[in-house]
Amino acid sequence: MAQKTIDVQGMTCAHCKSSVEGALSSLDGVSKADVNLDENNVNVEYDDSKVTDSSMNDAIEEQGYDVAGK
Ligand SMILES: [Cu+2]
Repeated sequence: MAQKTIDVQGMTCAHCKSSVEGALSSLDGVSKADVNLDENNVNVEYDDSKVTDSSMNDAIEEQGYDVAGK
């Protein structure tokens, strides 16, 4: 199981938090997604044989947020 923190721009409220967490959690291989609104990031636990960095970035951007520093 791998873990990483993705910096995300544009998340402001509980709705943003649940949108990003839901999008990531719906990916096959993601076991946990936890947004920290104060730090503008999301911590993800995932199986790196099933899910790629770019598929996680895409899932976040499809919700309307920007992935920083990718
Ligand atoms: Cu919001």
